[in-house]
Amino acid sequence: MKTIFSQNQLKHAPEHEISDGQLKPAVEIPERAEIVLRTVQSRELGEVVEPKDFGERPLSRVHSPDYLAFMESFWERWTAAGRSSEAFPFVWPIRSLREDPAPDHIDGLLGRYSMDAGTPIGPHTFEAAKASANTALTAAEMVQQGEKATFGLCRPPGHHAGRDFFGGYCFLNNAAISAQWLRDHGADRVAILDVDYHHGNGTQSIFYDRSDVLFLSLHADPKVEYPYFLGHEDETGENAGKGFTRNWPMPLGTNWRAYEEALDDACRWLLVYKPDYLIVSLGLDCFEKDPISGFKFESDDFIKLGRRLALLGLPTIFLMEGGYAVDALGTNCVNVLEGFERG
Ligand code: OKP
Ligand code: ZN
Repeated sequence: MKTIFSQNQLKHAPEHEISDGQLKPAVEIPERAEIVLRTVQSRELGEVVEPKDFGERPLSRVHSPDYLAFMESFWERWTAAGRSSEAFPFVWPIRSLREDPAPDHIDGLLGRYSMDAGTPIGPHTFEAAKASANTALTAAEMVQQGEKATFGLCRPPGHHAGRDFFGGYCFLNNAAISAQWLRDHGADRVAILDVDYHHGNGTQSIFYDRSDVLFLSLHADPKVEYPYFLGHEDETGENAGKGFTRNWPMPLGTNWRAYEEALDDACRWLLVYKPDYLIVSLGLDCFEKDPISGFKFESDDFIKLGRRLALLGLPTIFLMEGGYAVDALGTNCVNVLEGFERG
């Protein structure tokens, strides 16, 4: 299986994040991509290729023009306001506050276009996010042109980013951008299976009223885990999208045995839907030693996950999402991909 990756994705290098009431060392760091790349090479998964530049068009098919303009101009405006360290939002237009008119001040705009205070923006964040999206698009295009499966080594991740907001370490929704690109280039139906430990709220919201992109997500119960405000079982889509979103929230402590039942269920939905392409939002944070997560996967369970997905027999695009146990991340990720290839 070919891997797609660009060194430009390493340029987003956050120092800190706000979590547990503290400014802590960031966990979504460049080393994550570096160890996965090294493991892809040492285990000889296949060729590693640079992404192509798809330009702004595929991004604007998913994200709003004002959000993209905000991200594009952010660092210049932030430094013009006299700031030099990485940026965190701290005020949001929650219930009773107005979304319109949009604020002029950069601190107001940060709140307008974000969902949490855990996702810093630095000088090269958007450049890295665009490189990550190009990696996803290239992975999709290669499958569209006949590869059986590809691995987009995306980083920063994408599944929490919505049409007009960043958050959860995500800025551009790589999976959504690829799904939309496939739809715009001949596919009738695309399915996204999100196996990251956290619910893919951004992806779900982007396709919630559509039947042409099926969204299935297995994750920790949002009642007790980030992102807290989406990902419940009763969210199944709206209007034309009714029945084309499915969620499997699971309790903290879930191991492979319990997870596999939910996965089998999700696979049945995939077989009924018969997508032209499957996009896997591949988080590796169900791992027992993940520093921010609460599931109990062992490294070998990731091989089983890959094997189970291979049984579907679908053209498949793997796009990396989360996973923060850096030392084991390469092993766990390549386990999925090798499990898939060896069947
Ligand atoms: C991104 B992805 C833990 C704070 C966690 C945000 C988690 C974002 C996960 N104390 N904050 O889905 O892996
Ligand atoms: Zn995650």
